[in-house]
Amino acid sequence: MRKQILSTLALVGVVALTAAGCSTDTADSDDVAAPGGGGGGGGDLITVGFAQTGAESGWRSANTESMNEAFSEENGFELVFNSADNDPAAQIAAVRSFINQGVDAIVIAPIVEDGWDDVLQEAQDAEIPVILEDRTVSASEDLYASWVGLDFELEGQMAGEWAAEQFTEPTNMVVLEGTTGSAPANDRAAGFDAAIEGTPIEKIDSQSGDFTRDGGKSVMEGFLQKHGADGIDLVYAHNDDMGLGAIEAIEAAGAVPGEDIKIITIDAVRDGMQALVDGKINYIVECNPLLGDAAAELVKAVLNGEEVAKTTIVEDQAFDQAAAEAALPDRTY
Ligand code: GZL
Repeated sequence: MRKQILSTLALVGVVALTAAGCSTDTADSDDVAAPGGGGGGGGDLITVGFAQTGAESGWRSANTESMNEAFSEENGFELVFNSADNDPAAQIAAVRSFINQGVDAIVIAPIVEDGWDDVLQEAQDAEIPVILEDRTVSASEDLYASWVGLDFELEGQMAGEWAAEQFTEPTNMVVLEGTTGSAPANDRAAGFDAAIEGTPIEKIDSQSGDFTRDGGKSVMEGFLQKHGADGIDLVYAHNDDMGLGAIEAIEAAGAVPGEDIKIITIDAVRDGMQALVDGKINYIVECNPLLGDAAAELVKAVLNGEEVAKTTIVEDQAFDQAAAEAALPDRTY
């Protein structure tokens, strides 16, 4: 399977260069419309059905904004947007609706990994290419044209390696898991668990907070009720929003987040980075949500019959408090 690794700058560079090429398409009335659409103003717009997970987190809002900006009319697209409110059945129904509408291409941020084979086969039978952005699926890669996303297992590994360095004494850890069955929840757990193998960090509890702030808060309240604040040394939250919810629960229980109970999260959205600067979170691994331009370039390339990489992984970085202080002023999400 062909794979492409893009750093954030490289990703922007690749897309900027390509986009510049696409934006000159509008100048020449002799442009031939791309199959399935104009691809840039000269012909008709490319109609794209986008099945988003929902609006569960700050990360998701940034991802949706990135997709809306990239799939704009001035970029040659008509975007048909569906937000599935974190309901996998509703998301599959939305994709079926896109197929029935006869869109030119479909982009999906799949809520969960499983259950996609049938509807992806239906899209393929209808000759509508599918691009996955953000999360991926367990279905055969033959059923989608390309996936642009993140290495969730590496994100978990980076978080676990920091924990292994920091916690050399017996440590009681609770985990706030992402949406059950989602690729980031599965892979961030696997990467972290492998990295702490053989360390004195013991996972005493683990439960899904569904990537939401409220979910993280209520699950953490349960953990505090069950184990007591003194019985928990570390929280590993699969995203910033659940970590921010845990901070509320820890403070309500009279303990000090980042000191009495350390917190590691993933995403590096603005609110999470601010909590890191404030010392309430101790370490954050980034997960870049700005995938819209790359997804738009993949749609145009696939509709133009070009060969594309099956997988494009956007590289992530990690932040301790000092790095967050330096980076926060320039963060765009
Ligand atoms: C990861 C993305 C996850 C984020 C969460 O790429 O799918 O979903 O980590 C978001 O914040 O809800």
